[in-house]
Amino acid sequence: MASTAARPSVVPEKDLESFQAHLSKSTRIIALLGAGVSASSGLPTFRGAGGLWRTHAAQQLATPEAFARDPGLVWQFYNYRRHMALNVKPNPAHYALAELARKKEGFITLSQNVDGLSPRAGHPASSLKLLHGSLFDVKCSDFFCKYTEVDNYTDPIVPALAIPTTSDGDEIDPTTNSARQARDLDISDENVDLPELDLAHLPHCPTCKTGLLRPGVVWFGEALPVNVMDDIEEWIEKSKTIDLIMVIGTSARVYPAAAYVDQAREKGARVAVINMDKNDIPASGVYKRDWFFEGDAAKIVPELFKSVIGDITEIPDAADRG
Ligand code: BV8
Ligand code: ZN
Repeated sequence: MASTAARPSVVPEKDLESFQAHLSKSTRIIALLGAGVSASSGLPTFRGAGGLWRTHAAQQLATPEAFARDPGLVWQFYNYRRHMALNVKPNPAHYALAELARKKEGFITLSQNVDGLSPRAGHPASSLKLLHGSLFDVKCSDFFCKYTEVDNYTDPIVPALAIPTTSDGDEIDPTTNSARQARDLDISDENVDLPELDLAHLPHCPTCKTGLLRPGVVWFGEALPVNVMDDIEEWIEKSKTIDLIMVIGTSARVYPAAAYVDQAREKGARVAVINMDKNDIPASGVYKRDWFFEGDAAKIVPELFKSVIGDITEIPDAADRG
């Protein structure tokens, strides 16, 4: 039974009051999410580890060119991220956003995250826009083949992509001096050998048979999903004014996602930035009428929404729809 002792607020009282006063009277609200929202769940951000996966810039691997050059390496990158995402849980920020969506009809979440944690936290799909696709969708990479598959949670997606592990007893656990269970090797570390991969062992398209399947994410240089962009355009057009945009756990440096901050501002929105790093503010800045909440989104977001959604810190595991 949760202790009733009031938890110390992680947000300066004055800012919390002015923000909650504005939130409760707001009717048109946007949340723009980035990798920082999933950081407390244990997922590395794009910037984390210097933006490198092994020796490769994550941003370089997330391109059609990289896939054309070395589909095996790109699939090891994405299979690793699928595996990581399947082995973590949504955190209170994901659940708080889902609850706000149930409480506020005019609220929409625009997520740059492909990790599936917002859907797993039960965020209503009608008010959740996945700007950059999902790690758990796949599609044929052949230009003429339209095969797509959603919600593919097979891990590894093909046997050849299984993440190498230590074998039982390989290591002694110094605390118990007993043989340690087999565990995943961290293939994001360049010192860990990656298994050789033969193209034939990569996921192939069940329709055209020849095409390689690729992750259903938006790579740099690729257009965002038209239906998603149209839905957001329509939501913004339908909004005579927009009251608030919350920029949560994102460096807001990737476009067109980052441009929504300015679009909302043009419709009168006040901006609330929630970020661990006080230097990471949207390109168009933060003004007197805005808020900057420095810290962990998983702690701050539930606090900010408490006046509307109540206290949601005690989340039953069953809530995870994974
Ligand atoms: C396109 C899916 C054209 C794949 C991703 C205008 C100006 C400049 C450049 C461009 C422009 N328009 C287009 C471009 C080019 C490019 C772009 O924006 N480049 C950038 C780098 C300058 N954009 C594109 O290529 C887009 N496509 O333009 O196509 C076109 C148009 C029509 C027809 C054909 C073509 C496509 C962009 C989407 C690419 N795909 N993801 C995958 O995931 O593998 S982007 C990917 O990177 C993420 O989705 C996200 O968008 C971005 C990473 O940013 P963040 O999520 O913010 O993560 P980051 O690590 O950077 O920051 C984490 C933040 O969290 C930090 O601020 C940190 O302080 C904070 N934090 C950490 N822990 C916590 C925390 N905060 C709170 N609590 C914590 N615990
Ligand atoms: Zn195909």
